[in-house]
Amino acid sequence: MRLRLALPATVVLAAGLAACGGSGGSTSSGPCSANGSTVDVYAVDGIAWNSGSYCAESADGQVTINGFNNSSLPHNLHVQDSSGAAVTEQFVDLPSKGAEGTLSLSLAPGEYRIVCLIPGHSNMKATLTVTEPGAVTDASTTTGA
Ligand SMILES: [Cu+2]
Repeated sequence: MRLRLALPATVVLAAGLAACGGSGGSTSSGPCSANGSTVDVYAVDGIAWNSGSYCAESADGQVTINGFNNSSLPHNLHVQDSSGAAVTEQFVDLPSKGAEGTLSLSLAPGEYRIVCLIPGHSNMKATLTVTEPGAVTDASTTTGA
């Protein structure tokens, strides 16, 4: 005896958004909702990023990372591959509160790290999962209606 629940699309969408903002900080590899090919990354007080995991869909192989400094310390935002090697010499310098900058990178689908390389800031390690366009939208996609 099963009940079939027809959830409104808005409920499904809200659940998907909540899944990416987890407070665990562990390396969860579950599905996360990408906000297109742009990722917003905030440095926050406590020597931390605002999330432990970020996601992006590549658009023609490109991903845009916006870095913001919402903390009272200097930071920088570097992107590494899953082995810790830099994927580019470019980085976002976030020397003071309110600083921001953008990286546009060619990233193949896969797992990357977003790190701050200032000594003592090794806690600032987040996962960036890059997917192919459309890969994470399955159940909640409403296109073609
Ligand atoms: Cu830092």
